[in-house]
Amino acid sequence: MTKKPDIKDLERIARDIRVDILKMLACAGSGHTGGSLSMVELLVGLYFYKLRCDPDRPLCETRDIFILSKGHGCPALYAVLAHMNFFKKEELCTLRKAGTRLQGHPQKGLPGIEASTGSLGQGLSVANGHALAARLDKDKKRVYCIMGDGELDEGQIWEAVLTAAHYKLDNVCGIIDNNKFQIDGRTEEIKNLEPLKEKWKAFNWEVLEIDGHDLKEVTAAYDKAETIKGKPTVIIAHTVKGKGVSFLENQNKYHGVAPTQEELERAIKELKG
Ligand SMILES: Cc1ncc(C[n+]2csc(CCOP(=O)(O)OP(=O)(O)O)c2C)c(N)n1
Ligand SMILES: [Mg+2]
Repeated sequence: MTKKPDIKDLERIARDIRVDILKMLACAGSGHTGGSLSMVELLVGLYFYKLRCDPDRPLCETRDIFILSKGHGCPALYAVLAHMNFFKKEELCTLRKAGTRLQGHPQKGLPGIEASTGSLGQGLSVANGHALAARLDKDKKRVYCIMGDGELDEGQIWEAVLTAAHYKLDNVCGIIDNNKFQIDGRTEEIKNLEPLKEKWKAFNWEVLEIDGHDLKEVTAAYDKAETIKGKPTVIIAHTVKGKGVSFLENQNKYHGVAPTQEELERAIKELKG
């Protein structure tokens, strides 16, 4: 039987993670704000409820695997890993500084980082590799991979979508942070993805569609994905770029721009109420 998620607790963690993301970015003076904030609940639901991992043994062989394919959103992942005690929270303020383990895009070597990403389009292929290896090893591990909606412009994603379906990789769970924006504007205007659900279905994936900021829906989707056999599952999570701070939401100029000190103070006031 699966345990029940404590939604209030997860919501509190998500708020703390948002504060940490904004502090890190403001301190670095650069980085990707919008796409970090849009996937906070997707990460919190995964790490604090579903993912089997052990910060004291980050390379434990039977662990579940998480790949952040949209690597530019790594401030969110770093904040989550620090809250999980993969490394000390004090290290968060080294984001993007010379010599840091917290590079502007994730690099293996930092505990909890399973793949060096940042060049978009590659993560699902890496996830498939882990999933196939787990099958050969008769290991029950599950493999999760977050992609961006703009990232789906990459042809390699669709090759990996075919591969996972061909090998019936039911231990793979793709998650799309569908925040409707990419680097240069609205995804709909730059390269329309719709009908997205039908595309994944046509490629023989099980498709779950959720509000990606509702932790009840997020955790329920992770539970449901585990029950789907014989094919991979994708969760299309509808999200808001810059979620949680009024003046950042849907403002794509913050795609790759950090908040100023003044904006940080305003944002924290808003988040902490
Ligand atoms: C191969 C590759 N091409 C271009 C980029 C530059 N780039 C960084 S973020 C981004 C937009 C991605 O959009 P999306 O996946 O929707 O990310 P989000 O909205 O979550 O920030 C682009 C094109 C890159 N990192 N990798
Ligand atoms: Mg996007």
